[in-house]
Amino acid sequence: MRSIYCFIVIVALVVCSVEGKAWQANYDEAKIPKYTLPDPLVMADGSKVVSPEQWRTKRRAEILDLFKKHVYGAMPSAMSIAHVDRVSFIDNALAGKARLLQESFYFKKDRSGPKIDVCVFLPPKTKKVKAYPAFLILNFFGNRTIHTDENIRMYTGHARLKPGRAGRGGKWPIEDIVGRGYALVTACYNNFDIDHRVQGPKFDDGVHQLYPKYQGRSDNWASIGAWAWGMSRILDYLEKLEFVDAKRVVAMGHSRLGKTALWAGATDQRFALVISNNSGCGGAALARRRIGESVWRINTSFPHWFCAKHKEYNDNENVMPVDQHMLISLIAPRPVYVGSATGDKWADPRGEFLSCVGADAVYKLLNTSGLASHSLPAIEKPLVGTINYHLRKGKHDVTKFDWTQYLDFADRYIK
Ligand code: GTR
Repeated sequence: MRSIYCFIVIVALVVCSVEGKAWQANYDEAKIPKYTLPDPLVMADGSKVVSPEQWRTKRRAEILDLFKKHVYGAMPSAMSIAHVDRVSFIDNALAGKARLLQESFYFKKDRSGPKIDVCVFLPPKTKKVKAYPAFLILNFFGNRTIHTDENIRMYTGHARLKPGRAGRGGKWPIEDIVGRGYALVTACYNNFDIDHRVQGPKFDDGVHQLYPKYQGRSDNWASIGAWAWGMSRILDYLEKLEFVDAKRVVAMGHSRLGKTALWAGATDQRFALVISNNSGCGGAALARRRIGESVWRINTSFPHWFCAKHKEYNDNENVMPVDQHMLISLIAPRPVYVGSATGDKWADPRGEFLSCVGADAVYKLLNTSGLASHSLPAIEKPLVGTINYHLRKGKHDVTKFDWTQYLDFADRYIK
């Protein structure tokens, strides 16, 4: 009896005290604090944005700047790729269903510093198509972990790689992707910046070492920013690769990499489409709702993901000059897809939907169809429009259902 009592006390202490603070995630809609979302169509000087022209020339830049200063940090300009080394190019990957090109690129002439190992899966060779539309997706644990094909070389970078392990997002349906006529391009996010917090955030390794001037600032370039910047550098690489049509590339990501895909789509308008899967707090979910993961919680668990200034909004979301609907607005008028899951309460599926609702006025102003409805759709009944949204059954993951919708979405625009 006594040991059961002790067990209950210990569990209660663990649940109630996260990093020295009494805290428990709220999952109750009735307990959401009152909030008003900033209006993406009201300029900093209070005037209303009434024309697409005003959005394009003024308001969009204001919002982008706010996200850099208050959320993700500065975004350095492009650094050109100094070398691309071909590692292998084979015709018979995935049991003959795909071609596999593996290359590494470097930013420095002497090949010191970051090395990016890219894998490009292509449909089998035909005379008809030369340059394919593509999905660009960073992976968590190394290229080798997304599929069992042993032609994929082992990752030699950061030690977190667990060979053969699918990791977050599971194995990827590469046969289906190339079978539908797309290239799949991937690299491990740790190639750009290792996702660690060794005694606090460290911003002097990975690609951060290329731009030391951003360190120590309130808008310091942090990890999500570095991963998004990395997606843009892969797009630079694709612009020179004859097999991919760089004007038809989808920026896609799951979870923290879903946050990254949204920021990449916002900062780099060359991405034709953007897909965020289960991206949650700091991704598609509205911060002001404070359901599931909150700004304080994410900044405490992952202090290296966002810029230093973002910490000022811990438990203080209402004073943030932006919320995540404005991040989606920055993707307009390009088509975007936000995927949620019923069992992914930590990511606040309704908050992910409400961001789409909040971005709709911008999409409509830009003469697109925007979001088809402002009511949360039924489970597994996707809303199709320029803003796309679904809520599927199940947990935090990328499932077959998700992939089917994302491929159909790409077919509608870039096939
Ligand atoms: C969680 C984090 C989420 C999400 C997820 C992931 O621990 O709280 O924001 O990004 O990790 O990336 O798997």
